[in-house]
Amino acid sequence: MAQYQNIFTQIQVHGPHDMGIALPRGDSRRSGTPSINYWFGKFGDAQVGPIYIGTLGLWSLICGIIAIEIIGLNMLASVNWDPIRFVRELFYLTLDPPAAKYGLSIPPLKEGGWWLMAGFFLTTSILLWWARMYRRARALGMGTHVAWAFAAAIWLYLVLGFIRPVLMGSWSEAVPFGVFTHLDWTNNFSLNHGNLFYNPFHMLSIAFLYGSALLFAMHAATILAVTRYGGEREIEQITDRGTASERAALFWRWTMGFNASMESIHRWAWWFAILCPLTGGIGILLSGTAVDNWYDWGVKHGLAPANYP
Ligand code: 07D
Repeated sequence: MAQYQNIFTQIQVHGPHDMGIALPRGDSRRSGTPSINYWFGKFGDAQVGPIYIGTLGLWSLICGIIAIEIIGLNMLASVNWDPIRFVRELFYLTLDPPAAKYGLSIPPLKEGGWWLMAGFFLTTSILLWWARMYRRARALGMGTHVAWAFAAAIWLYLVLGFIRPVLMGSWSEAVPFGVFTHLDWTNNFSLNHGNLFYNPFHMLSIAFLYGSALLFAMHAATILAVTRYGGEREIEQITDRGTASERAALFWRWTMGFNASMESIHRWAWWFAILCPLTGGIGILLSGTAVDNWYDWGVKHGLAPANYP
């Protein structure tokens, strides 16, 4: 039997390009001539562009590129400017923070100074991108939920690379720029602080990480299961009986006794997502500052067995 299967829809119907609403006075113009891309249309909207770059976006990109340049050129220098070795050893290459003896002072360029500078530009880039997200949402008359969710991730990033190192009195506490070296750093952090699994905020962060994946899967699956009734067109559906929305809600009420609403499921998802880096950041901030060894802490509070094998 033929069914409504939106991903297999073979014809893409296009009207004139959608240029979006008029921007507030003083905003930059959007750049680029829009085009239609068939494959983008398979995965999302077929129209590509125009894009709003604006002052914040431009400076964010410039700072981001400077950061990547500093990191990349330092890595290239570390393999004697050999492009073949650069590609072959890329995952092993690194730009490390200064040694502990430099504390929070500004070290010579080759001994962590470049790391400090790359960190400064990367952080500036991320903060400018945050401001751009906030302002674009406002310009569209939207809420600023995306910006605040992004801020939660930035909180963890700042704790790892700035706030905790400052509290510990040394840049050497911060994360290196490198694929394998940042993984090693993560492992060492856990070992240095008595196994991060005993850190209750790491536990919470994992619960929200896994919880987010579970919620996302439940929500995505539910909506896909009712797209044959137009379920992805959420708003028109909310109050009507016998609709995709009602079926989706009833499915969960019948299978687990409780159902979220079309609005609340997104609040569930938003809170689970932001609580992952929010709780994570608290856990990292406490490590080495308030609690030195999470295993010892666990024993003291009856969480871990005292005579662990
Ligand atoms: C990292 C920060 C925000 C990122 C931003 C993006 C750019 C791009 C580009 C400008 C993700 C910045 C943007 C860089 C710039 C341009 C062009 C978000 C980040 C803003 N752990 N663990 C977590 C698990 C173990 C350890 C979180 C699982 C071991 C440390 C999460 C396991 C050890 C830290 C999590 C496990 C260990 C964490 C991360 C299992 C040793 C953290 C959440 C099953 C390996 C971090 C409290 C997140 C944290 C963290 C999961 C094991 C160490 C829940 C599932 C025991 C040191 N771990 N972990 O959203 O918050 O990250 O801890 O074994 O710092 Mg862990």
